[in-house]
Amino acid sequence: TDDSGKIRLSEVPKHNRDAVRKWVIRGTTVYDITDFIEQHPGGEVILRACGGSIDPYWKIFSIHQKQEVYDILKEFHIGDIDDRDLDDAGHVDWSVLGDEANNIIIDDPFKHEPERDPNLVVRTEKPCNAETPGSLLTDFITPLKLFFVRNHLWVPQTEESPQSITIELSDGEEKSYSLSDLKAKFKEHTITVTLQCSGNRRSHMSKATLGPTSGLQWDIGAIGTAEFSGVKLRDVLKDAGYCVDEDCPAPSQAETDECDKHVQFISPGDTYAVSIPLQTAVNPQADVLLAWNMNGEPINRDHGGPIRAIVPGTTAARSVKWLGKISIGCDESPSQWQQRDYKCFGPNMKQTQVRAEDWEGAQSMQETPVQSAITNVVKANGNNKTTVQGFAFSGGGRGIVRVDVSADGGKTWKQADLHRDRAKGSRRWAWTMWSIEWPKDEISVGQQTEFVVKAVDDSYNTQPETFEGTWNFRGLCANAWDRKAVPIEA
Ligand code: MTE
Ligand code: MO
Repeated sequence: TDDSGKIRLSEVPKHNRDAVRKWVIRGTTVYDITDFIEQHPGGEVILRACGGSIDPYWKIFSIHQKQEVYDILKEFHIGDIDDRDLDDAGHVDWSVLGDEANNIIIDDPFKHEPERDPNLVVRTEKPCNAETPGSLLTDFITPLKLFFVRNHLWVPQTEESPQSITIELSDGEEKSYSLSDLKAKFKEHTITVTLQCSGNRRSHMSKATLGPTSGLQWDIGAIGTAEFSGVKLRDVLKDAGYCVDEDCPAPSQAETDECDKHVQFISPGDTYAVSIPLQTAVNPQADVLLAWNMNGEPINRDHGGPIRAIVPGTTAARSVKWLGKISIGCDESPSQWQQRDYKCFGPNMKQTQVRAEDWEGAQSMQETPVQSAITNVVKANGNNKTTVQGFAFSGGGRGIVRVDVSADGGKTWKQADLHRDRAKGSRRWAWTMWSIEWPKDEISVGQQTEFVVKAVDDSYNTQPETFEGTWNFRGLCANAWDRKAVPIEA
């Protein structure tokens, strides 16, 4: 940089992924992103762009093209490309660097995405984030092709996905298991689990008076239920040398008590990593699985095959797909997804007010609060009844004990029928489907007859009436009463 804040283009390639200070150009502006790399939600992929322009990458990773991201980048601004290196149109003139730099070929990691059902409602294409239309969430077990997809990055090709799991204990000791090792060595369990994205119903929270929240604007469909088969993580940890029983030798227990607090789940290349409390992982009643089957089929690429973690009753962000490594240690995962995502602040807090120590002090989401939603209102025909249907779910293995439904915006209530099902597991990890039939003459008539639902779990937790009190800028834990206005004629 000279005094004018102008940077010669020839300086930029020197600041590539191998340099101490790493630069990128966006348009004609230069940024030193060295100090940002660790916080980058996509992990180390960002290194590919260092020493050149970020623009061709953002054409592929189009989720970057929003104000929030531009604002982050702004903090790292160090100058602009010297006018002598711009063409007549004012764009960076790469030809000054010679042919080589001119020909950046970017391998589009999204070109191998799996095919998806056209019924899914796509929120972003690359990466694929797509939800089930609420009206199709009527079955207790969600059909595989309709199961919501939440990907932070591209879907790895089958041969890129880890084919075995490596367990690292806190003393650094490692042991690996192939899929056939897991199948041969340990007892197989099948558990019925509802996975709900932390941001499910975020678009509803965004309508609160406090205004929009940031993240994918899901409706009610970032949730689904499947039967997962695999082995209990606990059994594998035990085999790998971690003592999970009461009869652990005293010295090792004393040593480990100090530090063994969290279990980290890591996808290859740190493309995704989070952690759960160790006590959840080793609790035989918590049913944490290393799973390879989903609804009786090998877990497909979109849903994290060949092996994924399943953490029942916990926000789905902890059920790591394409799982390759598990490590036990003192600390939660240092990743962006554990430290900077999936944490709620008070309704007064704006994203810009949150300091590093606030993030550190905030609790990361694990078990999730009680939730319910209306999937369908099937209107009365002639003298028929109107049927209202939906789902209700609570985290932590808490079952649903009651679902209250209103046909007048929440003034008067009736109890829905809770459907019987065949959920498997040590505790209640699955949602409960419900429905209620309303005689025509008991429904208030109007252009906007408002049906409302709220559920109660077995700890008597219930949902807040509105989103005002639990509003948070990331739009997490959106679980206020669900409302659906439908015109009902007299
Ligand atoms: N695991 C990896 N490796 N990469 C991811 O992007 N997304 C997480 C979790 N596991 C994710 C992941 C999030 S936020 C959710 S909600 C669930 O996977 C979604 O699982 P699904 O796509 O099978 O519905
Ligand atoms: Mo999620």
